[in-house]
Amino acid sequence: MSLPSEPVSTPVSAPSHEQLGACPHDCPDTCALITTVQGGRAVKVRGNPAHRPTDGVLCTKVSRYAERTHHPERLLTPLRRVGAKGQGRFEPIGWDAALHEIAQRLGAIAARDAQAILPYSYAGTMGLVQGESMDRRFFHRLGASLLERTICATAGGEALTHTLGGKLGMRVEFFAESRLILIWGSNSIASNLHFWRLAQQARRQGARLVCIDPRKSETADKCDEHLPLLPGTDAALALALMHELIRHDWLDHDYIERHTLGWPALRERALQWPPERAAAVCGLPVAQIEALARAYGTTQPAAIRLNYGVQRCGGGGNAVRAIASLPALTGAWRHRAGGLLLSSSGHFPVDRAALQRPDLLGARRPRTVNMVTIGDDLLRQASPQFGPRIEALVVYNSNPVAVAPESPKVVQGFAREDLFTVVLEQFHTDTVDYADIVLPATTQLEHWDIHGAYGHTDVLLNRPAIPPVGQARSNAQVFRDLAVRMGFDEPCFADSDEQLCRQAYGRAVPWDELATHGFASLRLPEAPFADGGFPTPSGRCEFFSQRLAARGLDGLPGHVPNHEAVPAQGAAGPYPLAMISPPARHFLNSSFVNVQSLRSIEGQPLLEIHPHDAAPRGIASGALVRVFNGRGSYHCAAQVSERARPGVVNGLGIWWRKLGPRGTNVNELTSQQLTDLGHGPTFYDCRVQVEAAATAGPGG
Ligand SMILES: Nc1nc2c(c(=O)[nH]1)N[C@H]1C(S)=C(S)[C@@H](COP(=O)(O)OP(=O)(O)OC[C@H]3O[C@@H](n4cnc5c(=O)[nH]c(N)nc54)[C@H](O)[C@@H]3O)O[C@H]1N2
Ligand SMILES: Nc1nc2c(c(=O)[nH]1)N[C@H]1C(S)=C(S)[C@@H](COP(=O)(O)OP(=O)(O)OC[C@H]3O[C@@H](n4cnc5c(=O)[nH]c(N)nc54)[C@H](O)[C@@H]3O)O[C@H]1N2
Ligand code: SF4
Ligand SMILES: [Mo]
Repeated sequence: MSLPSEPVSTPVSAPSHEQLGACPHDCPDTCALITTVQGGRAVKVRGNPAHRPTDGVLCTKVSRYAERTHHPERLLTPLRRVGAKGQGRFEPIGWDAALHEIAQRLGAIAARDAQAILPYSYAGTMGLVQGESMDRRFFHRLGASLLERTICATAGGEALTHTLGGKLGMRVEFFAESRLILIWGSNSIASNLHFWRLAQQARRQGARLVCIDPRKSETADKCDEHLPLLPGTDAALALALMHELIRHDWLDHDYIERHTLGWPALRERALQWPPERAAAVCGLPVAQIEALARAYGTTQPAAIRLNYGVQRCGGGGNAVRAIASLPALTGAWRHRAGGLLLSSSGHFPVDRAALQRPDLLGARRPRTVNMVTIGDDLLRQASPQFGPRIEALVVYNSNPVAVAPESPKVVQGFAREDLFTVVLEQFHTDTVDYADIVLPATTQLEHWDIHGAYGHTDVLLNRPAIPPVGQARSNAQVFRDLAVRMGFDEPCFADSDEQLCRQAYGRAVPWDELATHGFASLRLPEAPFADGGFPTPSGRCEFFSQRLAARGLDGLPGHVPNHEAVPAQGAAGPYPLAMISPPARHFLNSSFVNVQSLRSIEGQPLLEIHPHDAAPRGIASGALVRVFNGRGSYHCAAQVSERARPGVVNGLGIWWRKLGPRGTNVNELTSQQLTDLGHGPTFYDCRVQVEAAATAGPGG
C-alpha cells in the first residue's frame, strides 16, 4: 500500500498570519509551535524561539506537521462500516446519523449495564482538553468501565512515587551545568531531542556522558561511554554501584542521615551485589561497572536522565526505585545540576477534578480495565471477577491494534462481530479497520488545548490556527454532542473547549501570560530536594517503603529478573533471543507512519541482529526474516548490525500492521504480562527466535 503525500502549496499572494500553539505529541519536550497560515491552510510549522526549552527547534517529525494535517488521507467525514471487520471498508454518513446510531447503541447497552462499555484512549494528544476532559465527564456520567491508562509510564511513575514522593525531579535546563550525565534507558537523540541539546552544552563544558542501554543507539554512538547491559538488569547494575559507593565511602553521610529512610537495610542488600555479581547478571565487564561507580561517586554535580525505556520489563518498577535511590546516597540533590529526572509531570497543578468531574459517578464504582491486557479482556466472557463482557469500545487518541501487546489476541478481540466499536481518528489506522463507526478528528492545528509536560516545567496553550479540515470535530466536541443525544443535561456538558482550557489550571497559572506568550513557567525551586523535603509519607527519600511492604511487596528496591530473561551466557530452548522494540526515530509510536517523507527515511520495518546471532542463522542484511515465539510470528527485514548486542535483537517500532511485509508488526510477539509495580506493559521483556524467511508464499 502506498500513501502519497501532498506538497502543501498555496499561492504566494494569499495574506498570511501566524498562530501560537503547542506540540500535542507524547514526547517529553512539549515544544511551543508557531504555525504560518495562508489562505486558510497551514503552510509551515516551526519552533517558537521565545520558548526556552524549544529554542526555536522542532524535531523532523513535527516540522512536517502541515504535511500531516493536510494529508490527502485525512478522514474527512463520519463513516459506517460496510465490509467485514478488519477489511476497512466504509461508506460516508452524516454527523447526525453517526451520533444517533452511537447514542442508541450505547444507550441500549447502558440500560442493562454501562460497565459493558469501555473507553480506550491514550496520548495521541497530550492535551488536557482533547485528552482528559469532556470525554471523562461523558463516561463518568454514563457509568462506563474505567480504563487504567498504563501502556507507557506507570511502573516508573509508581516507583518514583514510592521513592521520591511523585513524578518530580531536576529542572531540565540545569543538566547543561552537570559534570557527569548518565543517560539511562533513553535514546535521547530520537525521543528527547531538546534534552540532548542541553547534554551537548554540558559536554562542551567538559561533562562526561554515559549511555546505559542494551542497544547501541544513535545516542550511545555520541556518548563518551556505553554500557550495553542485558534488558531488565538495571537494578543489578544500580545495586552494584551502591556497593562501590559504600566500599569506597563515596557517600554523603549527612544527606543520608537527614533525608533518607531505610539506609541500613538497603546498605545490607547492596553489599550482596559486588560488581562481579552484577557483571554476570548484566552481561557487562566488571571493570566497566567499577569505572562507572568511580565516576558517579567522585563527580559533582552528577545527573541521571532516566527514561521510560528502563521500566518496560517485569522488574521495571524496582529498577526505577534502585536508580532513583542513587542521588540521595551521594548527595547529588544538593546541586541544581545534580539529581535525577524521569518525569516532571508531577510538578503541574492540574485541576483534574474540575476537568474530569468524577463526581458525576455519584455512588457508582465501575470496574477498572487495564489497557495493556485489552487482548485478553476483549475475549473474556462475563464472570463475577471480571464483570460483564465488553460489548462496546470507544477508541480515541490511541491505535491499540498496532500498539497494544500480543496483537494476535487484540485483533481477534476487535474482530468480534458482537462488539460495537467507535473510533475517533485523524487517519485510517489499523484500529479504524475494525470500527463500526469512524468519526473524523481535528488535529492540533484545528482545536484549542492546554498542556503540561513531562520533560520540562512550562504550561503551554494551543489555539486553533485553521478551521477544522473537512467535517472533522474535536474530541471534546464529539463528547459534548453525544452528551446532548444521551440527554445528559448537567451544565458542565455545555463548557466550550476554550472554557475547558481555562479550567485546567484555574488560577494556579496566569491565563494572561499564557494568552500573550503561549506558555508560562511554573514557579519552582532550582533544586527540588537540596534540603530534603520529599513529599513521601516520611518526608524522606524512601529507600524502604512501608506502603509497598504493607501490600506484601518488597519494601526495598531489588533485582527482579525478567519474566522472559536471557542469561549472559546465552539461553537455550525454542526462543533463545531477547527482543526489545524501542521506537524508530522518525515515528512517534504509531503516529507519522503514514507520512510518506518520514516513512521513506525509516525505509521498512527492521530487526537489528548482531553478526554473531545472524551468521549461524544464515541471515544477511536486507533479508526477510521471520521473528516468532509462542504468541505469534512477524516478518520484517534483517539489519545485521552491532547496534544489537549478542543475544538481544531490536525490533524497531511501531509500524502500522498493514504497511508491514505480511500485515503484522512487532507487537505480534510482545506479551501481556505486567510489571512489578504500576500494572504496566513489558514490551521489552520478550523472548523470540529468528530465522531466514522464504521470500514468497504465505509464511507461517
Ligand atoms: N522519535 C520518537 N520520540 C518519542 C517516541 C517515539 O515513538 N518516537 N515515543 C514517545 C514516548 S510515548 C515515550 S514513552 C518516550 C520514551 O522515551 P524513552 O523512554 O527515552 O524511550 P526511548 O528513547 O525509546 O528509549 C528507550 C531506550 O531504552 C532502551 N532499553 C530497552 N530496554 C532497556 C533496559 O532494560 N534497560 C535499559 N537501560 N535500557 C533499555 C532501548 O534500547 C532504547 O534505546 O519517548 C517519546 N518520544
Ligand atoms: N512494541 C512496542 N509497543 C509499544 C511501545 C514500544 O516501545 N514498543 N511503546 C508504548 C508506548 S510508550 C506508548 S505511549 C503507546 C502509544 O500508543 P498510542 O497512545 O496509541 O499512540 P499512537 O500510536 O501514536 O496513536 C495515537 C493515535 O491518536 C491519534 N490522534 C492524535 N491526536 C488525536 C486527536 O486529537 N483526536 C483523536 N481522536 N485522535 C488523535 C493519532 O492519529 C494516532 O493514530 O504504545 C506502546 N506500544
Ligand atoms: S515530538 Fe517532541 S521534539 Fe518533536 S516537536 Fe513535538 S515535543 Fe518537540
Ligand atoms: Mo509512551
